[in-house]
Amino acid sequence: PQTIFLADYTPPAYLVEDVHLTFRLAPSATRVISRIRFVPNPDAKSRDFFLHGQELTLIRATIDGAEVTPEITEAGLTCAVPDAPFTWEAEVEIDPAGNTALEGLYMSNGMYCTQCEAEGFRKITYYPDRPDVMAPFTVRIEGDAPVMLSNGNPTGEGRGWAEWTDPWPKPAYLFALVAGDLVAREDSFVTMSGKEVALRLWTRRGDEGKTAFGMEALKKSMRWDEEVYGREYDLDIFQIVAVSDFNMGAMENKGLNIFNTSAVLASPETSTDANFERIEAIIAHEYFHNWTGNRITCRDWFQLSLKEGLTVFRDQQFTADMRSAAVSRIEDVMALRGRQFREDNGPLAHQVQPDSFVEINNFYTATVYEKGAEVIRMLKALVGDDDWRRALDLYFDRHDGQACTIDDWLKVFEDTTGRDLSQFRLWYKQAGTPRLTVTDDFAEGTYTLTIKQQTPDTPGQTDKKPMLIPVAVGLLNPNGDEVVPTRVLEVTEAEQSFAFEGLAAKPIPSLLRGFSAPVILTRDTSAEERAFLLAHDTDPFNRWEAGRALAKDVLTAKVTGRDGPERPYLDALAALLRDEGADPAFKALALRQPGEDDIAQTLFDAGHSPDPDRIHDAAETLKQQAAEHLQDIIPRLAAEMTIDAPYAPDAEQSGKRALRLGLLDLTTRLDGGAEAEAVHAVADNMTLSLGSLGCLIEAGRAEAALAAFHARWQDDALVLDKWFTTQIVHAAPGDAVSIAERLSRHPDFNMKNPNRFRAVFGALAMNPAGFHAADGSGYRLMAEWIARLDPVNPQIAARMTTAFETWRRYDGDRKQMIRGALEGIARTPGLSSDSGEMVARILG
Ligand code: BAL
Ligand code: ZN
Repeated sequence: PQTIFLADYTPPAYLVEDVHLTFRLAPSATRVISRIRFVPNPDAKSRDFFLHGQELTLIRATIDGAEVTPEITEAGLTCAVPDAPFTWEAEVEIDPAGNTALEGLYMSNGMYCTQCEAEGFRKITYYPDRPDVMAPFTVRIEGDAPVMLSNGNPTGEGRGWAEWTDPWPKPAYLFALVAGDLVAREDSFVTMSGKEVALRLWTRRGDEGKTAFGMEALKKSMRWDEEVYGREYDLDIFQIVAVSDFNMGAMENKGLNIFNTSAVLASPETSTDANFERIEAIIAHEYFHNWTGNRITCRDWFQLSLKEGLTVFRDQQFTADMRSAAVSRIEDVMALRGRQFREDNGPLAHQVQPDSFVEINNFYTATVYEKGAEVIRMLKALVGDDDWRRALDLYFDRHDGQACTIDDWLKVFEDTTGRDLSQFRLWYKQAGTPRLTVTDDFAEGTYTLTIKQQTPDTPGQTDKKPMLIPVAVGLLNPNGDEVVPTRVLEVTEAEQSFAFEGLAAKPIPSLLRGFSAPVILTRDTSAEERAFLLAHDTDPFNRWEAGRALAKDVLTAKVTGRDGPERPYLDALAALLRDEGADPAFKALALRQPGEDDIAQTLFDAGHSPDPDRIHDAAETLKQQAAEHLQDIIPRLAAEMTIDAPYAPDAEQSGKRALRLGLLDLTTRLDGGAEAEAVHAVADNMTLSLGSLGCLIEAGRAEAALAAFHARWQDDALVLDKWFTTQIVHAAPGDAVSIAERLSRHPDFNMKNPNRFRAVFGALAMNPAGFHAADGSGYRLMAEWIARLDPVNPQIAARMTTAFETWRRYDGDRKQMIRGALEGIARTPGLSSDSGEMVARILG
């Protein structure tokens, strides 16, 4: 496989003026007829005509009506062409029914659908499949499906055909086609300039009862983008289609978003509060791409974070506005630490803007997305809200209709503010999570913070330069009043001091408020100081952070056999739960212990080889201690969390349910699951039903409940996914692998469905002590299934290899077994370049 380098970028030889496509649909032999008007690109460095194409059978090709015989390779075709504008016509045949990779045109439950990002369009027809070639498309679909959709506006239909025209020039990765027996929820939206837009949310028959929430989320997103960014929708119709077999969460195809059913379909009976929140965020995310991604797209795939980092940041802002800003920030940071820090601190660490890749699908990562969003958040903090908005206006004005680079983006900010952002740009180019070490000093009324920064070596990158890091700081006095409100310190040197003058007493610092930069910050801090901040900090993120840090101190001490601050931690937790002013959602987050993977990384950073079983035992012991310590508070607080109103997936009710389930988890340690059984028996929503089921599994009394759950939900694929997952995630470590293995033989297991595959094997990776079983059985099972999935769906197989990305943390035996498992995958005959690249990078 070939490595592609950013440094090798050259402009396309030919641009496309317009595209006409005709699809004659047939499951195993669809014909695609293309008519494309090419013009020589005046900025090109060559006149070589090359069209991408994979797994296509070329039936005929003409140039300006004259038949041609192109030279066909595995990657595409070349042909002699005129040195002037010309019309290319081609007919190809493809096999949607045989397409299990779910890239290009494929079939899902009898429905035709597409996924073209990043490079799927080349499996539909010959085309310059690169994002800097943008063109308007007209698409005619012929077939017997009752509903046939493509991008843009409908411009004609008749018996057995439909035509769609998208006037906005777009790259091929935003192309979409859907055809099948679908039903729509219909609605409309009046834009800020008074234009009415038809809205349709399409599903398979039987799922139409799960579309109301998605439609509301769409309308809220459309209004929010107008109000916050002045961005109006630009077609007569906006459509979403729910598809059962889908590699990603969703896809922002122009005017025709395609969604994984799990990311759009929702009902109180079948979806948890977390599902509702995720769905609202993904609908917003895909809608927001209409401006940040579609109207302004990427010049090449090295610029992926230009659209993804920005759009994740925008969807995070939206969620903060729709729900609780504090809670959503904490959740965002938990996700960042759980996935991106893990990636950034292992063999898969890479830049937000990589320099090279083999398979671009392997770079749709937490680093490009979530760290990319953190970079944008820092940029906004550095320039301030007013200049942020002025810069965004300039970005949309200057670059509308273009395929841009991250440099174009930063230039907009330099032009708006007059600031030199060259040091800030290192956030895109230096991989790895920066470490900040903070010390302090107080003398004669002056408090001095000294901050050192260092970014560790990552694969292929050493000797990192100091970055520009915004560190938001506030100071509290010992009675809990804030004496210095939040100030953003700009750290630019390897070591730098900041003085605060005129203080009466040594203050308590609240550092990195709101998690103002994606760094690991350490400072010698006593348990008393952490408990003080948990009680008094005015910054809600840092309040939560103080509690989490205490919990981590307790857990790491337990694992390493030291005395830990149990008592201050448990007392602080009790005080927080008694605090009637604190939000239930916040209490629920504070009650959650840091994950076992997080503790493993922390121990590794401190020079230990983490033992997954000991970490699991420590977590269980602490839960038992918390249950005993809080047993007087739990029943009263749990009763207060009862909701006497119809189910609503809003922030208030979700917060109450989250706390109720957090408390139920502790109660289960005391009553062996009796209350969980009672909650499960009467639960009328999926949040309580699934939450209590998890408690029952951990209590070892879920057999009947699991059987009943399966019987009730066997026809609902999304709920069945939860049934698979919960059994593995909550399994005792010694059972997790055998349960996963047994479930992989269950008649409802289907490796061709990405959601179902993830429901079993993604879940196994989420049970760290189970996956890392000392006998290596977890590694062998995972590797066996990755190798089995690879020829069917290389993207998902490659993604699943990340289960092994933390391997260097572990002891010699585990390392050797993981290496063996990875080498076994690497030896699989015909292994895809997707999985091959990942395994090679993980092995290093
Ligand atoms: N562009 C791929 C799916 C997403 O990030 O929205
Ligand atoms: Zn996106």
